[in-house]
Amino acid sequence: MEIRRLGEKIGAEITGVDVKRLTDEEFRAIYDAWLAYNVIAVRDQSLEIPDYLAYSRRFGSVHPHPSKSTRHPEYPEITLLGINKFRTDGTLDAAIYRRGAEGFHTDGAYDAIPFKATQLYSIAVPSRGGDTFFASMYAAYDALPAGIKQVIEGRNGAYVYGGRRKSNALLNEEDRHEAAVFHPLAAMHPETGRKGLYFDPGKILYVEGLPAAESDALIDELTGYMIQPDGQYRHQWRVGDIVIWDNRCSYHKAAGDYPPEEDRIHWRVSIKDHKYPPAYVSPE
Ligand SMILES: O=C(O)CCC(=O)C(=O)O
Ligand SMILES: [Fe+2]
Repeated sequence: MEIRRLGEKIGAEITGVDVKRLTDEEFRAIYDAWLAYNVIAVRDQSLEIPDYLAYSRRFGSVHPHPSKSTRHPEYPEITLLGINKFRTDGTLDAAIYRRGAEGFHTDGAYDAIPFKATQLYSIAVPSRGGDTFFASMYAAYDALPAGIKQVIEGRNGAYVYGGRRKSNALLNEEDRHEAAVFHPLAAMHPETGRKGLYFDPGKILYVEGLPAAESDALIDELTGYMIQPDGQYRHQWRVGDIVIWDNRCSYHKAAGDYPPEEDRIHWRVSIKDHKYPPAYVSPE
């Protein structure tokens, strides 16, 4: 197994492994690289859904995503990205085509226990475009001026799925009215002990304990610090890639720019810590 660093502070590529046959020691090396580099691309895998679920479950418990309409019909833990892009009348469904492309975000901030990881397995790659951008929350936090660090220390952001713009086209009507949840903005990563700027401008409603105008101004200011030049990695997909990112210390965004008539398909899973088991588990 070879582990090669990709970005200056984030991103690594792993080659020379078959994730269907990993010893505990080999898996530990992948997991440790993931903690160190936040985003890991394992190349050249050939998997069926049960293989993919079994590998994903080594990282934690796999939970169905709240967007029910994009779940795999037989395996609810698998979210299908890039499937049913065109409506029956032939028009492009932007919520599917541009999923994850509206801005840098972290997955699951609307949840009381956000997904620690998101993992994508690449099934089809377009001839151009369709990359995924990543950025480090540690680098964002480190870049904050001392004054902002002070303001956010001990302060929570309030989040809902659709944020201030109520972007919830992928949710069923009955799932659109969840209460806000709260997470610290200056967040200590539970496994690395490092502090990052845990923040999602598309899902945050307000910063707790500030007048509305100050909260909005702080949200704009924090947005400006998310992407640091040395804290980025851009993934160009190949069929057979598995990419896993750490939602506790990285932001990401889909480019959303590929030719819509071409396929760009991923199997996606949302992973929480083993101590939060899902209500339903598909057989492997
Ligand atoms: O399709 C991508 O590149 C990433 C989409 C995204 O934001 C996600 O799957 O959470
Ligand atoms: Fe995402």
